[in-house]
Amino acid sequence: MTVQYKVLKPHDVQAAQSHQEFALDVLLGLSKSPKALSCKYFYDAEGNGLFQKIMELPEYYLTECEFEIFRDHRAGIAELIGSSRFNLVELGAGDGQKTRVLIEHFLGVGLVFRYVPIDICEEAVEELLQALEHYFPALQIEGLVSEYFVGLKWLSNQVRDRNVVLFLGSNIGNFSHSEARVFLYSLWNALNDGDCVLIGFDLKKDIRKLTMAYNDSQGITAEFNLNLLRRINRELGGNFDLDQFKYYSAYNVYSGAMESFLISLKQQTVCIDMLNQSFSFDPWEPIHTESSHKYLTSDIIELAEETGYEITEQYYDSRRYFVDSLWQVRKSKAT
Ligand code: AVJ
Repeated sequence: MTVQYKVLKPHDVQAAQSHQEFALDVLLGLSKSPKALSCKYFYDAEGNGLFQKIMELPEYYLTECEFEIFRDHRAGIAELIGSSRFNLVELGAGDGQKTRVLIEHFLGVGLVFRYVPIDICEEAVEELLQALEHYFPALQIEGLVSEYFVGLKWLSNQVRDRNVVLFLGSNIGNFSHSEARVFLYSLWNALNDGDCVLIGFDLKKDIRKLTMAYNDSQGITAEFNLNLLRRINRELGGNFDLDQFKYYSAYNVYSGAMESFLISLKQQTVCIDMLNQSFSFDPWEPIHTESSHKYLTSDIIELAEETGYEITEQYYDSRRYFVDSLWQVRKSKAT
């Protein structure tokens, strides 16, 4: 008998690791009370496709607002960023559609930079690299498939070039205000004095408008959430019956967030092979899937102050639904 050795390449090792992490997070999340699953697992290839559809929905105003802001203010943004060479690092780049507006302008006015898109979804990064190579053959790009944390590590090793960090589309909204504070301070730690960050915040507004954005008439957002259960079925050998869970999303005035859930429609037990475990659900028992926090301008000012940044400019859309806030890292206090 010959023994067959399977050679693990770094890529496989990473994939196996992230599969393990997913399994562990699902185990922890479904063992909690109330049950919860992390929204970062929305973004497999399927989920990423569904999120692209969400961005095109008439109800999901966030994307068009940020497009409007970039179209109207790209010249101002480019000027404030300044002309010395920099890394343009994007956390949670996704399909990079909005960023393309900025990149095109930056190249047009002769800024010299390397674009570093970072995303948790490998297919998203690959598609983005291909699209950008096609549109901007001269652009230097270095894609990274990873969570935000690894992105910060990458940044802290960049000691020579200036960094401009993009954190767009209200991605920061998935953090609570205190988590956002911790994250932005970690980002500050990874950056150098004078580096810039451009952060997209979705603002507090008419609650009907918010509610509609997360309860679209085509049911795409519901599918996007249910895909998380489908992913558990696919990757961890679960047997979730998707017809027996219903998507629910509502605004919580106290937390200032749209809070989303998948709600069990009956008493049921779900087995997950890879975890060697089953989980029982009561009728109407919720699984928390996502919180999307909304901001006041005063929250943003406070957040920047608390975490070591100076606000350079606030770019609003014409309806004041959304703001892209340009900050500069301050490390040395003038005495
Ligand atoms: C990608 C986190 C900004 O919270 O608005 C869209 C994800 N969830 N519809 C958001 C999402 C439901 C989105 N972010």
